Amino acid sequence: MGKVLLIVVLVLLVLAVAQMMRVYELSSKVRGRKEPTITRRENNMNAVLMLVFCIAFFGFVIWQMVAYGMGGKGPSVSIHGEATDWLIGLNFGIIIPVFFLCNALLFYFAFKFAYKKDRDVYYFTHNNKLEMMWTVAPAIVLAIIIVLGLRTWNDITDMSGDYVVHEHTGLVVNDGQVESNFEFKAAYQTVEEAGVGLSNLSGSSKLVLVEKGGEWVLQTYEMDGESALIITEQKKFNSRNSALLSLVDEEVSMFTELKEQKHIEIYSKQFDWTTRYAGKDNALGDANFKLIDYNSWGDTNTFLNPLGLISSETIELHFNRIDARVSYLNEFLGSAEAVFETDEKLAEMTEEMERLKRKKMRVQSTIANDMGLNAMNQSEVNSRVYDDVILKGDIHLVVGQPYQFQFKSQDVIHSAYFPHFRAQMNCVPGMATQIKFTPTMTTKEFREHPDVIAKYEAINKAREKVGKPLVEASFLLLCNKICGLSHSNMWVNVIVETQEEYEAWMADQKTFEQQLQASNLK
Ligand SMILES: [Cu+2]
Repeated sequence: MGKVLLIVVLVLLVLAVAQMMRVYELSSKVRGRKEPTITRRENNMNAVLMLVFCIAFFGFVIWQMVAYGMGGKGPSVSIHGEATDWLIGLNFGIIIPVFFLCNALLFYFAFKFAYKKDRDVYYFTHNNKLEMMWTVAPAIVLAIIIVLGLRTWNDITDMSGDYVVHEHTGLVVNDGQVESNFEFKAAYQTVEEAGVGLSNLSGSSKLVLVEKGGEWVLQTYEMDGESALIITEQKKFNSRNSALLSLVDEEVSMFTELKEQKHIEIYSKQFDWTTRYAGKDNALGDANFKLIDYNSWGDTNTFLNPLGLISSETIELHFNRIDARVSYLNEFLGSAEAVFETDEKLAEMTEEMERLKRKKMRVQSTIANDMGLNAMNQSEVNSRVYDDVILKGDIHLVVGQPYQFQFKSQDVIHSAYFPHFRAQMNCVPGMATQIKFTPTMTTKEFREHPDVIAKYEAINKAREKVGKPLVEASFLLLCNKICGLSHSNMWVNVIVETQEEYEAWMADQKTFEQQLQASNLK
């Protein structure tokens, strides 16, 4: 209400000023007064003021850049984030000099060509050379920016290649954990392709660390002539860290790592995020929106299927719920009680019953039949989904692990924004969008970064002043599309940790199969 009043007052104020100006104009006309003449002194003063404004404006811009930093996002914590930051740096490198040059010329010309009585204006209509220059120069610059940008974008969204090669250098032991710098080298579609690629990687370490069924294996890859790939196993370890510790012991300073990209689904709806980890088989189970179940008919079985995951049990449960509702409606419509309901209500109930029957037939023809074609197919579909882990709240990721994210939305367009990883992707109803990135820094390391410490000290100082609780630096997933009233609540922490920490956390989480079992559905 207060805001509306303020707007009304402002509008009335503008109208009043406009009316007063009009009255002044009319009264000047009546009194026969001419337009006031502008003196030479006034003209010169305005010319000088143009220069003064330009200098003050530049000073203000430079002060802001120094005081607030360039971009202010802090260090990038993903491999692709570095490429994105480089692109932003390139853009600023072009824009900032052009900004200063153009504005300096603009204000200088306003100063130099201020009105003088004895100066004639030179009038020219057209100059092909000039037109050419200011068309071609920006076109070339834009083409460079777009081509480089598209290359990076294609790289970020390219989902082919499930196996990624990282080259690690500078191994150091910190608190018993081995830390290293690593660089993305290549992605391959299959392990075999990766093997050939690894044996051909020139100048890199031929020592390759691979995770195989919960073990970490050090291998070497060699091509025997053109076709045969010889993989020699060197050593096996129970954990990644112990493999790395042995490398440090042997004073190896560089090794190559072959990693499978892990699949994660981020499911958005108004107003929260649900994360689905692909589980041990690293394959996300199938889903269909028709099976989404919120238990809206209030039956006593509390199992919910908010992502519409497909398994023998969820299909059966869905049919049971439909059958129960249909038989309830059917019974009611045929009972003596129905006489007391209005015609409208009875028509509504009949319509609901028919709709549910049609829905069941659709689910049968699109999902259940596919599942039931043969037992093998059914067990495959089941095994894909059983080991998935579905969780709300904080997202846990492993440092150095490449991830492929799949995004879905149940209602409107949301946008999954990971500012620290420099990653963002729209979540669009009716389709799955994808993006990939590899975290390069743990949350703990991030909190110890000098830029981050300085930034959070400043934030907490400001929060303390207004009596707000202090905050700790953390990676975030935010919604970056205004998707409704509680849009700003749509965020979760992203916790990046070591392989060991992640495994310890994951061990406490329930798989989809365990959830089914807990609800006595399996
Ligand atoms: Cu949203």
